[in-house]
Amino acid sequence: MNDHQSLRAEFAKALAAAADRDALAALHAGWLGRKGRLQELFKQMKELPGPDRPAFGAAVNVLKEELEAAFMARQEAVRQAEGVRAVDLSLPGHAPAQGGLHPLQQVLDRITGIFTRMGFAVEDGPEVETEHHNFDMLNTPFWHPARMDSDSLYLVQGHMLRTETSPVQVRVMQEVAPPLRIIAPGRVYRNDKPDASHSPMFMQVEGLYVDHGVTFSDLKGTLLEFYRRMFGPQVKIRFRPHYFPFTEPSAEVDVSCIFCQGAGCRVCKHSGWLEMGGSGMVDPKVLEGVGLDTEEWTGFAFGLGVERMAMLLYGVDDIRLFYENDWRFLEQF
Ligand code: 2NL
Repeated sequence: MNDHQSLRAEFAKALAAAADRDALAALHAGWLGRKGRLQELFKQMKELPGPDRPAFGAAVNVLKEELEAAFMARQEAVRQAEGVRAVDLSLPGHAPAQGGLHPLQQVLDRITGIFTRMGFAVEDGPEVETEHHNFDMLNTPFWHPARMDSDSLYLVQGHMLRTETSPVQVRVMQEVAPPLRIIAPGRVYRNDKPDASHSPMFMQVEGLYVDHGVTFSDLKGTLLEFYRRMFGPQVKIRFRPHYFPFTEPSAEVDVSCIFCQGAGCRVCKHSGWLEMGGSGMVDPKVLEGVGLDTEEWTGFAFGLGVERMAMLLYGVDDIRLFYENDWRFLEQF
């Protein structure tokens, strides 16, 4: 029994020193396992005279249960303490899903950022417009093909979904005296069947500059600077004569292909040029319509498609992808 007292003390000391699961496992094997100290005690029983064995066995059993209880308590304490440190800091965490800006919004932000730094103010206006603002004020007579039902989306009482953001600029010109330097970004609508390059709703940025002595040269310089900032300082631009009801002269604007630098490739169909938008000098009839003296004021205007630019910048070959809101598409931006 004295032996048991010193065994207890020795076990308690070893137990207190066992600070992790490995040390506990070694301690358990050494004391409570099949080849442990307590099994040795049970073996000693056989060397005792028969009548002494039951009392000895009972005492060893009491000791064993006591040590096992102490062991379990210690093991629980060590587990609790280790639990805190058992976090594997090298594992990747659970990243919360993060939202982002729609690719069209990212491109639009870049476009408006460039123009605002060049001194243009951003204006907006209604998407439901009057035919008067959308067409009449822009020198587009009632017989013009753009006004046909097959091209525009008409509502009731002379209203329609705007086909350009030009009416925004008309409204600004009606209210604010020049000099004016504005852009009008926003959604516009056409009666088009969706396909890879058409969407009944798309985004446009129009620009307008009205001041004393504004010339076509100002238009060229402004657009060249814009496209350089958009695509890089190496880009060239060219103007091809065109017709718009609201500008005279009018021109379509091409940018040297941003993929082959003009050498010719699949994207530019080996022409070396990419069509980017339309532009021109504001037709005097439009200026007169908003009450401006055409002897005093001249202006240039331009329009560009946001989707077209986004498709080129991101290598997207179907405009409908921007409007389907498929998460697998959107998460790539
Ligand atoms: C295109 C063509 C253009 C304009 C838009 C405009 C606005 C006013 C007066 C005169 Cl208020 N013109 N806007 C001028 C030329 C072209 O857009 O191809 N857009 C994607």
